[in-house]
Amino acid sequence: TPDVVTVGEAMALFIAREAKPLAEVRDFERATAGAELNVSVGLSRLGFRVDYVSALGDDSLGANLLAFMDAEGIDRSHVRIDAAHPTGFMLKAMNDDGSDPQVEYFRRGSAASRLSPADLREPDPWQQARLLHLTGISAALSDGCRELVFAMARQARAAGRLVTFDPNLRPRLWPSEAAMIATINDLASLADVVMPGLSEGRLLTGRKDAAGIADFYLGRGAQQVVVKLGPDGAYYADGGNRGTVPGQPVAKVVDTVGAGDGFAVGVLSALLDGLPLPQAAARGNAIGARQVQFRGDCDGLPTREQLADAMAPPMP
Ligand code: KDG
Repeated sequence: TPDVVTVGEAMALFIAREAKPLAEVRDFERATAGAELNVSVGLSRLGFRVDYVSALGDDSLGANLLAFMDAEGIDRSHVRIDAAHPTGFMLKAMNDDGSDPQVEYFRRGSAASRLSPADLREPDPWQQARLLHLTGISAALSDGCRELVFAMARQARAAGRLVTFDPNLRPRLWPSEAAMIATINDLASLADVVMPGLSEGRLLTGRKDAAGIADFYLGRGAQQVVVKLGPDGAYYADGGNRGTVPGQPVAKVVDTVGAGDGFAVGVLSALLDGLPLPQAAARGNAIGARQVQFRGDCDGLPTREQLADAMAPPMP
């Protein structure tokens, strides 16, 4: 049985090798993307068994992603090949100044967007996993995807599994901001651990500060909330305990994309290792800080050895 199950869209990613508007870039590097895929990669590198639920087209982009999953040791027995729909892909610009790069999606009507509750088979061995990780991206892709993630969340909860949730707001994937906020907060209310970024949390809850955002989700049934504060670290709260863990200094931000997924890898892996929430938040910070120093969305996700280095206090 796997330790962790997650569900989402894996995409081919083409990263610009020159700092120009995407329409002018000629030279792209091939990579992989998908928030839940990134989390799967990170947890697998740390030694956890990860079962990734998804769908890919019967095309070269899909074949490349399957080979990537195999190389990363991810169980892809629940990755369905859909010959009638293509694998999604995205383009990412290169920014010299550490600001969020322009990204462009080519994913409407993709194989993964056709996932639905029909992809749940009974009984599925992955329902025995310790943890189910979800993000708001999967819920945005289609009605079927939304129904699938809600069904998985309800089943995992009923089975007493830990459900972790990263809102991962992608406004352009939603029909309206109101629909995005309502659906994401409904999904968050099925989660034990909720991990919004500060600006996401403000938009979702209407509260101004991290403590207010944490109270909002604790009031809706979450056991633990961690609010990502970027370079300022993270705010954590559970029933009794709350506080801030400082951020890790980063000499040069290369690419911000994937930092939140790195943070999730840190928090989830620490909780699976049995560590308390402040240490989980600190590990989230360390992996997020490592990830922004790499160009690919998952290139900075560490092995156990690299994690130990990333957590070590800086040399005096
Ligand atoms: O979290 C990183 C993701 O943004 C990236 O890998 C692509 O899943 C992705 C998305 O939908 O933006």
